[in-house]
Amino acid sequence: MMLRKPNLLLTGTPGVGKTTLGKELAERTGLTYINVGDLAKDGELFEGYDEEYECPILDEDRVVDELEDKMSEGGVILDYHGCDFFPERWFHIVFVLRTDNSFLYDRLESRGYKGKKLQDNIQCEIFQTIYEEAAESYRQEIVHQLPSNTPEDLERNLDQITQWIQQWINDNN
Ligand code: DAT
Repeated sequence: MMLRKPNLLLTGTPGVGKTTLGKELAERTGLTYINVGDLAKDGELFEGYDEEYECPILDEDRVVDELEDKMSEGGVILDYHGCDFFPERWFHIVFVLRTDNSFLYDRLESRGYKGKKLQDNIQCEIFQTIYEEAAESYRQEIVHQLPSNTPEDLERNLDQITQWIQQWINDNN
């Protein structure tokens, strides 16, 4: 018998720390980390380019098809800066990472974002766009916001989520 494992969604504005948290969580728990942006790039799962937001447009249907088998198996940590097009049934828990403006500004600037792209992403965080998207897409009880400003925040998030995963595995096997 295969051990049942939970699926987690890490979402939030670009730069809040999803990749950092997701990769380290995978290291610590043995779950599989999947970055949806990279998956789309590797599989060329795009349907054009958004000139206004300066990013490729995800082919959401093909991304969902591509992920379906893995998600059904369980044990996936999915990372993406959006969340309204994934099937609700995929996730046992959803974390929305949140970062204060000053921190986020510096992170995005050092990533090379500038002008409108930088401003749009800062606004996205101020208006809690992704949190609202998550709250509308998933049951309230499974959606949690996590502060992601400092290395101490990262460490606390790692500890808490690792414990949650262990507890879920104990309860479901
Ligand atoms: P995302 O995947 O959400 O775009 P990331 O993991 O690439 O974000 O992180 C963006 C930058 O911020 C990267 O240089 C690492 C840093 N970072 C992430 N989480 C952090 C935290 N809790 N405290 C300080 N810096 C953090």
